[in-house]
Amino acid sequence: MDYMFNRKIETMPRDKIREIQLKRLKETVRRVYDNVPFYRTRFSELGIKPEDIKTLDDIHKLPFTTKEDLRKNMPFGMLAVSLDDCVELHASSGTTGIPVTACYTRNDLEVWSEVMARCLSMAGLTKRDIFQNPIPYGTFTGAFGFHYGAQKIGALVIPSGKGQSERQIKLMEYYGTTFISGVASYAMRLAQVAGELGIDLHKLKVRNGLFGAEMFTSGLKKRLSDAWNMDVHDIYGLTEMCGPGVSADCDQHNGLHLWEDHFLVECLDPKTLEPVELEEEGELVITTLTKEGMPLIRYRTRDLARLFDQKTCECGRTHIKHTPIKGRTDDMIIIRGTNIYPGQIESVLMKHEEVGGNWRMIITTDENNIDQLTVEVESKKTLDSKEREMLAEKLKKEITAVIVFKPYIRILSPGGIPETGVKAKRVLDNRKKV
Ligand code: DLL
Repeated sequence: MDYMFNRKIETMPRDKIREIQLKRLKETVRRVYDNVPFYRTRFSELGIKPEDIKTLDDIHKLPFTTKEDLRKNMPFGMLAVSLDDCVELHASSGTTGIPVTACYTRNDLEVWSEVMARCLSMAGLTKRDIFQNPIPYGTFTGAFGFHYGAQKIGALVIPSGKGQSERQIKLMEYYGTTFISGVASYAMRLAQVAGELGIDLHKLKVRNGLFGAEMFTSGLKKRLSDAWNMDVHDIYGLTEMCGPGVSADCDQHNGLHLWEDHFLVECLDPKTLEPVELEEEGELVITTLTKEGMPLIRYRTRDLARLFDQKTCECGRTHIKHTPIKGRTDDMIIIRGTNIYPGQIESVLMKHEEVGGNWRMIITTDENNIDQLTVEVESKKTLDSKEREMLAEKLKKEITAVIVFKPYIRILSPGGIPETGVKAKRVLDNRKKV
């Protein structure tokens, strides 16, 4: 059995977990009803009072919360405590102009560090590790979440931040970094930079990596693991909940344990908002159970996954598991009537040795008003025109089999796709809007 940061909680019998969840759900519902006007109005519209929540199943009586609801009440309208009791804030990137802002009380930071410590130790981090954190330190939740969790375990943290890729590799070499974190696409970029510097990643001491913040397929996980000769774990989270730390995968690598003493998860059909059967795909809807600053009821994450049967995992943990996030409901693009998720394309690309770590889809409308898809792919090494042509042909055939029409394929040299902030931007929809 592997090391656990909090064995008592991580292996707690399921009936005990449910007992804690019910107690905390009732407290949360009371807290938002008493302190957040948005929720008091919603509850009144539905004709419910906090005392109507008697069992966990009663959660179905409660209203949903959407990103739109948050945006309308930003920056501080969703707080359940006074701003004086908050000690830190983090925010999403705010691509639509209104960043979703989450404020943390001291206790919220404590809980965040705890769940992050559980995730990191599940991925192998110990106090003997040298932990490099190549994520931008700022309002994005990523860097601070990892930083707090790793320090709670007692590892030595190198707060290297994102960027200056050559320097990142040199720091790893100089300090003997053993564990890295962040966003998968950036770790792939670092692997490529190491290659350009002539540094053999297998000779570095990095042996573990914990990555999240964006969809990454099992193909990309294997890529990372081979490139760095390390064990790769997946971590999930979102600003609205705490940031990273909601769930992560154990050494079984067959699903992510979600910390049910702090989060209550449902898996719902995104159209009907009714629960799907266990192991069926749906949207994860999460209620915070211990948040003080900005508790959220039935938050619609838009993330698609399946929940697993709740038998004790081989690792000994009892907390529910979900599959890696397949994508977001709003990631799905419809091209010529076909529903396409970027993950389907990535799965095909990652099967090919010659393909590098970065890629994107560009959708345009041609002169006949027909949608066209171009898949741009970086090759792992620089290829000559004949090799590029052969690879493009192979990819075109395989992607056509998945999406049922022919895409254009453009093979670019390593590093040919521009970097796009913290997360990779996989889809560029340049279609004419009618
Ligand atoms: O991305 C928090 C985070 C940072 C998680 C670092 C893991 C590592 P947001 O910027 O609010 O927060 O974005 C949240 O990112 O709803 C998912 O769509 C996506 N996402 C996060 N983790 C994963 C993952 C952070 N492991 C949104 N796999 C979420 C797939 C992920 N998608």
